[in-house]
Amino acid sequence: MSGLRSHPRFVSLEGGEGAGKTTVLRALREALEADGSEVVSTREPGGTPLAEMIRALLLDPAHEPAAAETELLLMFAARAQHVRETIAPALARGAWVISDRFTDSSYAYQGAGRGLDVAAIAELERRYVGIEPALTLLLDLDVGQGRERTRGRDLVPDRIEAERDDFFERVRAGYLERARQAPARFRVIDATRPADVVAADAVRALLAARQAA
Ligand code: T5A
Repeated sequence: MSGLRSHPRFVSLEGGEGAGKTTVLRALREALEADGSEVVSTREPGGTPLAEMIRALLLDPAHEPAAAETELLLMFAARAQHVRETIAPALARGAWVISDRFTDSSYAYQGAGRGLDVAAIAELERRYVGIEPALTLLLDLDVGQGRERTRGRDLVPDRIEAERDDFFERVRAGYLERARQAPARFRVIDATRPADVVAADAVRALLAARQAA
């Protein structure tokens, strides 16, 4: 037992850099809104004014390099705020919440990528997050292809984008391991295919999960 509350109207999107989450999120939102549901789409780190300020601190390459532990705690500080101010109120009033990244990102990036203790991450999750999506769509893509897609988009890569490929290989492996450990929650989607095909797959997975709930 994880000790986390799983919410049927809470969905997260995960994947490495350039996996196509933004594109898929739009399709999921439209699919749910088609029958009149309220949908809150949000992102991490971020999703509230304070959490967006923490995001800026975390990603701005102009700051001194953050220790891995600092990075982890700031991700969780932003998430604690995000859950309390955005996610929980939206779920309580009956809306769907689709989050571009959630706690699995911390397991993948700070756990697998930076090598921080997974038990410590689980403890932060249990104490300060307390909730998990019922459905997590993992857009899986090889690291080179993801880089190719984001190349030239940002003049200056953010602090995490600037990491080397071996870091992102560990992140990808970390995600796939999370998916293996929680097959009922995860759907792994091959994100190498054209954007409309990936989005259609994601929408199918969401509608199937909604029907089964
Ligand atoms: N982070 C976050 C942590 O380290 N720990 C944590 O706990 C959390 C929550 C967030 C960073 O913070 C880290 C992870 C990240 O490094 P971000 O800017 O939000 O920073 O980074 P990403 O979420 O990775 O955003 P990206 O924009 O890079 O990725 P997306 O959203 O997955 O990709 P998207 O949709 O913008 O697409 C990228 C490009 O590819 C094209 C799009 O048109 C776009 O140009 N594209 C495709 N091209 C071909 N085929 C397809 N199927 C395509 N899909 C999209």
